[in-house]
Amino acid sequence: MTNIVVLTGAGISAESGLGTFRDEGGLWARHRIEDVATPEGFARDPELVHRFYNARREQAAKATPNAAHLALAELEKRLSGDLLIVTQNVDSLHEKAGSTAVLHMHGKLAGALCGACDHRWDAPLLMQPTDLCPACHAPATRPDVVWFGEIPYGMATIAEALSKADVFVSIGTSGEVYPAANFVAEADHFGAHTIELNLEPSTGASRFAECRFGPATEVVPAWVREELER
Ligand code: BV8
Repeated sequence: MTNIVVLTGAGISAESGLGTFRDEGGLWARHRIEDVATPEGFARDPELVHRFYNARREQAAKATPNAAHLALAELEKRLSGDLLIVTQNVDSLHEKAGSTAVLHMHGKLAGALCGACDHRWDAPLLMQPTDLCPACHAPATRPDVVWFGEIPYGMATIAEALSKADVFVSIGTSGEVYPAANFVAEADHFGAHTIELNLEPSTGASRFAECRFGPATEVVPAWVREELER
């Protein structure tokens, strides 16, 4: 019986064609974080922020899961123990691959939120500032994503899972964003074996007991095969 927590970042979706944030030419290279991923940026220019997320929503809708997403879905099916995927990603590629225990700590492109009454609904493909909330009819709709300075979703659930984890695996994340970047320390504190699977060493690589480098579509299926054969 092995309980596993997996943290994923933009790197797991890179080979599905979705841009990462901090790689060469990444999303942040084309937009200032302050302008498109903060409440202040949204208040300043909601049209720009909706355009940023509309483009990503359209791209994500067309994307297909890759071998790394599929390997994690297979692991969930066959693992004798609990597997929780905590993803920083707002795409739905884990779900499209068949994973069901997925916690989107930074929200989802597929979700819409009313800034006035907190109502949540399935986001249309394209959103704009004049959209009215289906519940309170205020023109205060936004993507249901967690911006900088906002509290990530599911923190209590994540803390509980980390306290029970035997293995913590971080996949495709630069380890630049908190509180996700601290999960490895929490898992380690509770005695979990910690593994980084990434294209190259992340900022927090030295905090992991084990690191394996390469494209997610190679290193993730290899690790899952080993885990299932243990
Ligand atoms: C919070 C929105 C309080 C949705 C995102 C000073 C010091 C420390 C912390 C802070 C500080 N000042 C402010 C903070 C807090 C701040 C923060 O961490 N800032 C950083 C920049 C310093 N954090 C927050 O504000 C968070 N909220 O702290 O609230 C709180 C906390 C807990 C409890 C109560 C209160 C909110 C953070 C959420 C921000 N929203 N996105 C969206 O638009 O997507 S963050 C954004 O970055 C995305 O969510 C993304 O997931 C996340 C992390 O990026 P990565 O996924 O790691 O992507 P990146 O491009 O960076 O890296 C890709 C990696 O993949 C690379 O390593 C690359 O090598 C690898 N890779 C590439 N290709 C492949 C690959 N790996 C494998 N295979 C490949 N093919």
